[in-house]
Amino acid sequence: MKNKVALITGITGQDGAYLAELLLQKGYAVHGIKRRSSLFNTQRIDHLYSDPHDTGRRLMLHYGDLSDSTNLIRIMQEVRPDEVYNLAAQSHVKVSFESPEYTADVDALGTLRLLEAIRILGLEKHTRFYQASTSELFGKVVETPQTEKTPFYPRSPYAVAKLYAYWITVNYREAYGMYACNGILFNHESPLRGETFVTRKITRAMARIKLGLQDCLYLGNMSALRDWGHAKDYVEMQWLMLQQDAPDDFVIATGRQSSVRDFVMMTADELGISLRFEGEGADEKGYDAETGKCLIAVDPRYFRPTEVETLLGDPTKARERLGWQPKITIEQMVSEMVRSDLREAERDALCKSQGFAVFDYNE
Ligand code: NDP
Ligand code: GDR
Repeated sequence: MKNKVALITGITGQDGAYLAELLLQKGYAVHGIKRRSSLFNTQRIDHLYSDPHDTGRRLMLHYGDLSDSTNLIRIMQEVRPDEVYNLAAQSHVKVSFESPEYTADVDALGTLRLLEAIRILGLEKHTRFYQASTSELFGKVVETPQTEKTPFYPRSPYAVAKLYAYWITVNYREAYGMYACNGILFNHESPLRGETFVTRKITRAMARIKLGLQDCLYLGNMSALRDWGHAKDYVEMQWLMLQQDAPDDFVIATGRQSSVRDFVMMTADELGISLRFEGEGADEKGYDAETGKCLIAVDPRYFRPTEVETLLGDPTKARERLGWQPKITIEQMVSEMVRSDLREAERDALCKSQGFAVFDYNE
């Protein structure tokens, strides 16, 4: 049987890297779209890469952008994929308040451009389509836990753009009989998580604090509650969704909730730091219980104009219909992220001790 061909948009991101690895393990030929950038931007997938002159290679990268229809049509025509995973997005909620139009263009219209590319090329009965939908659709939640039937109430330009993408995916399924699915994924993290999302920001900064490379970690809303899973578990589900007899939409979550403050505490435990919190809201601070030094403080700069205070998913449908269960607990994930960030911090500490300049961009 011929190997399947997949096209992943956003292959250079966290999920793209884990999904590419999974599909290569399953024998797929994997094509990915990467953006042109002035610096190398493929660090997360470099271990999967093989030289373009290697005739047996199964990972192929194409320059492209979700804002560019003709580019997407050309890539789709060249690749004629069995499966498209649309993971590309301006994925940062806070940044979407600063770049709402760009976020709408890429996250909403980008999805439409891909679906149209499939249709224009007459591939709608051949190519299966996965859309990276999000728990941010639930926003100001109207019921807890959230299921596939919970009404949406988006709270950011990012979430509003993803709402369009969700419905255009449903519409193309119904209008043209396409095999198109939405995975409504709750937050998922890993050592590959971008440094400005809260979990990675915490594990990275606290590892640096432990090694004396940083004094204090500034955060926004520490009371926000999230249902955090591991990206490795979640990409398996993305693949599973495209292997069914009929397309459908699924909530992917762990069913367990923690606050940002809980995540800080778990990270501190892992690093052997004993933390004591005092104060409330913008005045809340976390002190090292042994030295009395302030290690955690709130900076209102990180507050959002409209916040999503609480999210908790109910993954029953995914469990019952697809047999899917997350394998990695939040404690195991925190431990893995801390170990990885400690290694990076140790490398920086070594460079510093040898007289090399070490810069850190804190955001
Ligand atoms: P990342 O931010 O790590 O990756 C986003 C990817 O999209 C990167 O490869 C990025 O490229 C690419 N990208 C951004 N803009 C464009 C563009 N204009 N054209 C082409 N590619 C672009 O996100 P994640 O891997 O965490 O998430 C994957 C998807 O899942 C996203 O759509 C996100 O919104 C969604 N999602 C994520 C969740 C999570 O908790 N991680 C939960 C629910 C949904 P570059 O590397 O060059 O920046
Ligand atoms: P989120 O993730 O907005 O849920 O979107 P993020 O990690 O950015 O924020 C989670 C919660 O933590 C609070 N918070 C902070 N967030 C950041 N980034 N930085 C801080 O300093 C900070 N302090 C507190 C936030 O206010 C928020 O409540 C992620 C993205 O991956 C989306 O693409 C995806 O759709 C959703 O998860 C599900």
